[in-house]
Amino acid sequence: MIAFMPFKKISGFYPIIDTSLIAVSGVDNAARAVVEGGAEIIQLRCKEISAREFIKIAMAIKLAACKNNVLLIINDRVDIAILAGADGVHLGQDDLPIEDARRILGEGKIIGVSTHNMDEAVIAAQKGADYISFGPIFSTITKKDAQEPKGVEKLMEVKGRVKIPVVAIGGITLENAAEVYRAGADSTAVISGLLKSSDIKGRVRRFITIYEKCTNNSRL
Ligand code: 3NM
Repeated sequence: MIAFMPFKKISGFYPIIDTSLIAVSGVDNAARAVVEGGAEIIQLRCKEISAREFIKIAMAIKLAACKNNVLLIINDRVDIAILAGADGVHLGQDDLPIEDARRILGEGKIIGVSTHNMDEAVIAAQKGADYISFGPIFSTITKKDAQEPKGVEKLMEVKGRVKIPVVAIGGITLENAAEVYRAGADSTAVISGLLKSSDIKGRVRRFITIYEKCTNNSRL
């Protein structure tokens, strides 16, 4: 029997395209810019649009991402991830339990889970998440119900306990991303620090350069 080939490890810059910050009509261009900037992963996060619109843009992004071997992760919706042929899902604490999402998606898909404290992080790892996000590291206005900022110290503690990749999220900018990597983050997920720029492609490149400088891992 052929052993299951694990997917790429989640690391480096993790852009999130969020339709609360960008019009649905602009998502396609934004995704293309993110891919051209050199990202290896994109998450699509759509909290306030219909399932029909969500699936439509997920499929369009999949096309843009696929050609360049960029992983597509769908926020919350396992059904849309499957229909769009995405590489995985990112689940919140109130979304489908990890075990149920895994039963639907199978072993070949990526499951990421949002965590905000050590217990959530350890449980997500035990239940088979492929990576966790941890945050908010800094204050953020993008997520309306975000918790108090955790800071990089809590991130370091989580990194010391869980073996799966930890994606830091919340208020990450070009100015503080290096500090977050130095604290041990495998990856930094960014929404406003990316989408509020008029040059998304250039912004992606700059975030990637910061990762590379912090890890001595030059790719561009
Ligand atoms: N999740 P920005 S913070 C989507 O703490 C999300 O789990 C968070 O957006 C968490 O980069 C957050 O604009 C918002 O701060 C991140």
